[in-house]
Amino acid sequence: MTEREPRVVIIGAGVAGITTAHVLRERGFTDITVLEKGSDVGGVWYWNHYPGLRCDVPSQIYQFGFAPKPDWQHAWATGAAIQRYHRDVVEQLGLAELIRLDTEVTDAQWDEDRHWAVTTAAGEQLVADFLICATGVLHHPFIPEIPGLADFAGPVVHTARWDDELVTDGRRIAVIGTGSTGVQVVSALQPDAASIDHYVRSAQWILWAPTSVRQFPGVAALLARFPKLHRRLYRLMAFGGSALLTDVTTRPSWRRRAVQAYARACLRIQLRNKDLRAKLQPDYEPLCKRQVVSGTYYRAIRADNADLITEGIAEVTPHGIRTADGTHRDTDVIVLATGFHAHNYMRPMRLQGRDGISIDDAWAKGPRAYQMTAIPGFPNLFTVLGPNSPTGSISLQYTSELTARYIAQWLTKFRTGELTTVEVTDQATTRFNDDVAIAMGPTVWNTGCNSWYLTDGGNVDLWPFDRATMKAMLGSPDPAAFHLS
Ligand code: N01
Repeated sequence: MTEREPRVVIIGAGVAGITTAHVLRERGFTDITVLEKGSDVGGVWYWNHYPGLRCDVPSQIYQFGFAPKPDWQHAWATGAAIQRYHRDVVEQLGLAELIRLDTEVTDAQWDEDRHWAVTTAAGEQLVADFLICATGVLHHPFIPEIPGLADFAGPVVHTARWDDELVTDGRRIAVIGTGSTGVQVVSALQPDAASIDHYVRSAQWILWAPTSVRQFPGVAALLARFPKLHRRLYRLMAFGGSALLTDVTTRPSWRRRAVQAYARACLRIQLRNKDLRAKLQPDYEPLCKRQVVSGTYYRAIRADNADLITEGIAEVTPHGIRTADGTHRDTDVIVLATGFHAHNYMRPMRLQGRDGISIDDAWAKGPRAYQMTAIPGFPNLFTVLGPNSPTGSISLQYTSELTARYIAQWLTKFRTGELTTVEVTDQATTRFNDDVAIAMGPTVWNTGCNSWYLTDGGNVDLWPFDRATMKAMLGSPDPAAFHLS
């Protein structure tokens, strides 16, 4: 049988896109194009460069399994270091030639010839046999609708679109939002601000960790000298970390209670002032929202130039912010640390599958996929880090790699002529989502808090299973779950 080479278009050159390009090339696929709308690779690490950005996962875990880096400067790397790492990996693995930067996909349509017709913002058309959406989760900034915000006289900046020219030293700064980002940006801006007002609508549990500590001296040299040891250590730490997080988040146990007790102790020990502590005391269980980790926030918010404001925001005026109790606070700069539209995935790209169905219609009741990667009605399309990805428990680099290997198996079947199209069935997708819903029951994410993990329909958009289950599910495709032609 003659082989035919699948034409593959990958959208996005962040963690998921880089991993997929690498895995597919390693499997011998040669017609791969990665389209990236940013001017550099790195995805979320390219778009985010706000002051204080740091990964809250230790660097020796937050890396690609196929590209371990011995010489991280810090135990928890800065955003800039992680962005550089992504660029270096792309260069070192020779992936740069596959990637087209500054190329935004606006439309993709499954056509009568059983191809994907992909259109870019510049009007260029590409044809692909397979379309892989590696478009990320935390990508589209959420801008709240606050009366008067558009008329504010000074700069308003969202953390995910930070303006590097923005002067904050000596200014009166207002930061809105207290997720991982708000906590990091307040900690970073407070020391040099004239004043900083932190507007907190729902307090967060904040786990203390020495996030600015350097990697121990000698570790880099040791890991570089013994790459096998480094790989083993990586697997041990990444898999151990995933096992621990999965365990404490997915079912109640004394281990979950121990972590929660630590979160409560962090608040009690670091905030002696009872009024401030009461304001920062969340009214839900620790770990319910995406856990915030910081070694500096409580110190920053206790500073003389810092104010914690839990009163709701009534309006923004040209020169400040008025809260519901009528108090007006003058401010020079407003920082929106208000998070993302976390369930957009590839949207607002216009995606049209079989019989003209749009992704917006297919997902009218919320994002829905089979095993994070296949969507009924969308043949020859896969997502990497799609709906139900384990953003709250398992390494995303590892998950991307497993998913890419899974997709590679379908591409191999295309190459050998076993199939031309592959589309997951609606029944298999419903079964998978039913299993997810049942498994979500005892998770900590389901204990009554509002977080970006929840879709508009109230479903928890996470992975409630362990790593072994994920590995088994993505080990080899189940043909019974797909329409093949
Ligand atoms: O966003 P969030 P984030 N008025 O959605 C508030 C990852 N990350 O950018 O909770 C007032 O968590 C909102 O309040 P409430 C990490 O996975 C990782 O901080 O809705 N407040 C909330 O406090 C993280 O979980 C790193 O009541 C308003 C905040 O804005 C994810 O990114 C670093 C409001 C949004 O918090 C997202 O974190 C940074 C309004 N109108 C981020 N609207 C690492 O270190 C919204 N809020 C790896």
